[in-house]
Amino acid sequence: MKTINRVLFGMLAVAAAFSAQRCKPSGPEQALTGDAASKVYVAPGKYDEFYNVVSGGFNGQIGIYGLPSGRLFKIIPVFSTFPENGYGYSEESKPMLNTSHGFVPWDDLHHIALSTTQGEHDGRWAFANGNNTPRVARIDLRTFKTAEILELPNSGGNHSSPFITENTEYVVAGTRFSVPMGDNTDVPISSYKKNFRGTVSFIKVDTSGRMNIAFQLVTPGVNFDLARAGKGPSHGWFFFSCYNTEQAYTLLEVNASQKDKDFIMAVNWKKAEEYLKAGKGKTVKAEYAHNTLDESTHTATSEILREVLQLDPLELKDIIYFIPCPKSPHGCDVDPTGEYIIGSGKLAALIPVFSFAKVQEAIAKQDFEGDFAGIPVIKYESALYGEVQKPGLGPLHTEFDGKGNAYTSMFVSSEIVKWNIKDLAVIDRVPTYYSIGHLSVPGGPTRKPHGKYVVAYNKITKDRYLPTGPELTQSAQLYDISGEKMKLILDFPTTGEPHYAEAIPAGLITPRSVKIFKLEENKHPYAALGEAKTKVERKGNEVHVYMTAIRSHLTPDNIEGIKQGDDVYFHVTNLEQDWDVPHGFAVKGALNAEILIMPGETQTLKWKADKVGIFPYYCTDFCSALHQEMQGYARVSAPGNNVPLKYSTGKIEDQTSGAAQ
Ligand code: K7E
Ligand code: CUA
Repeated sequence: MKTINRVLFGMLAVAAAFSAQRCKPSGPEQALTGDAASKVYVAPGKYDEFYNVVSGGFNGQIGIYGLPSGRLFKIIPVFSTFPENGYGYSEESKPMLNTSHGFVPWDDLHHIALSTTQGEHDGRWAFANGNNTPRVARIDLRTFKTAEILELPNSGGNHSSPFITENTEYVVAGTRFSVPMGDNTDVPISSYKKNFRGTVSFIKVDTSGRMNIAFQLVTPGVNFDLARAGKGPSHGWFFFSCYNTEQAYTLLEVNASQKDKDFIMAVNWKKAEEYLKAGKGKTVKAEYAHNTLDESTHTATSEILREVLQLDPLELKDIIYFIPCPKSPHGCDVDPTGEYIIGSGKLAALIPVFSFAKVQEAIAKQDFEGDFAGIPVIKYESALYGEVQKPGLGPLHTEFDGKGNAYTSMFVSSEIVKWNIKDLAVIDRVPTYYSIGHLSVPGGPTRKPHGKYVVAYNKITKDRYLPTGPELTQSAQLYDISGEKMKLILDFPTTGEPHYAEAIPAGLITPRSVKIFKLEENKHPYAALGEAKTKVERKGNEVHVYMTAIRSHLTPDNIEGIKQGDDVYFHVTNLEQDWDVPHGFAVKGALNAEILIMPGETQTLKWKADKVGIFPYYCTDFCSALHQEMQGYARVSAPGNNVPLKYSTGKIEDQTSGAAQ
């Protein structure tokens, strides 16, 4: 077995290189003709059938695309600052990126989880993970804005995240790296086995969407990869893939690939809830930020939390079990019926399918082969429903069409493989261009997949598009899965690196989409809810400008009396109450971005008046025929120059007196 593993391991490297090198196969050029073209063609003025919510990977953003057209509609900044709309630059949004380390302007966003009710998409929220500085974000799908970010303590690399339970009771996040925790963090790295532990965090989501860590399970030190909640019969359970059960802490590419099998960790979260209710949780000290956006003030606030509840499955039995899974499993997916659990070992030559019923039986009979770090390990054969033989090389992730078929991405052999869940027979395979990572069927992880398409998110683009220097656009590909055979019907580029995505029927989003923020509901402390309310106030060396924007002027548009060295806060309220009329605001020399203010919203740009002179400011978003007239001047005087603070719009002063004042 060991030799086979070495061979496989070698194959991984060779095949990866091969797939990056190989010539463009014939075939895909015909893709956009006839039938296929009509399937992806969304005529001008017509809407797409699905919103596709796509992670941006290392750009820290989410991209919203239409399916089947592949058209990009919007970038939502989540963990990264975004100068295009001032996210992370405006005073209101800065707190959203606060962490226990301070302001962190970037993260690596891999996975999307759309909220569900009874296991079906409900269109309320999208959740996403920040890998690097462990965080989970909630995006409000009425406004397409990041509404909340919760940092995760005792986590190192929040990659196994976020995954939701059927009714969005919990958003669940596992650590990628195990780390030492508590008061015992300054330890030798070589003491991994003794001191390093994993955590999975169960974040409670209330009806308003607000997140709170309910509890963390402390696990043996391993790496977690992806996970899925049980559904239907397996509701109340969670399944995580784990690798590095070798507990290596150096050169993982070799040292964490030694064993034939790693594990799927099965978590009985209902049981954990019982222990929690019985007061078995331990409160431990922690430090993590919880940031929320208040929609009435249009302002985010950040709070640092100091403790977290932990449950220790070594003491509290029956919470977690390990199921052996070949080999370095990456994806772990549960089929729509909730009975089948698919582990995708990225170095495995087959795909194991586990049966939830058999797992339960094995637990009841204590059909264990031993334990791992004190946690019972169920016998492989006892949990196994069967194996998909010769599926391809490098299985990563599996999604479902709701008709009894599974679709697995094969990184090494660059293909999608369709197989039947009942008889485990391979039905079809199609090449992807190139080296597919995740794949996504609309509704694929839910109880009722919408089917129709599978989208491949590829890791290598190479020759698919016009070259753009050393870095190429990322490549997604859309396949029609309505028939027996999969058919490639579209390539579309994406921004950043798309890892996972979820597509949702447009009808679940559009009726609730917010068009404006109502001015009468604007509770921003610096809002000017009408031009008559505009003013400029000095507080020490801070100058606060209560400004309004409406087609096509800013009020005030003349400000004098600012002194060199002042901190000037432009609080701009967009007085428009019409859909699609944002105004922008920028001022010369600001060490900052612009701000983009939605109708009815107030946003603040901070500007250090560091030089004497006249500083133009203007609206940056082409809002009317007189957009280019939407401008103003700020006058900054030397500290000794006693220019009184004054401001106006439309006031014409007598200039014949001439002398500068
Ligand atoms: Cu790209 Cu989900 Cu981060 Cu698999 S992960 S490929
Ligand atoms: Cu307002 Cu341009």
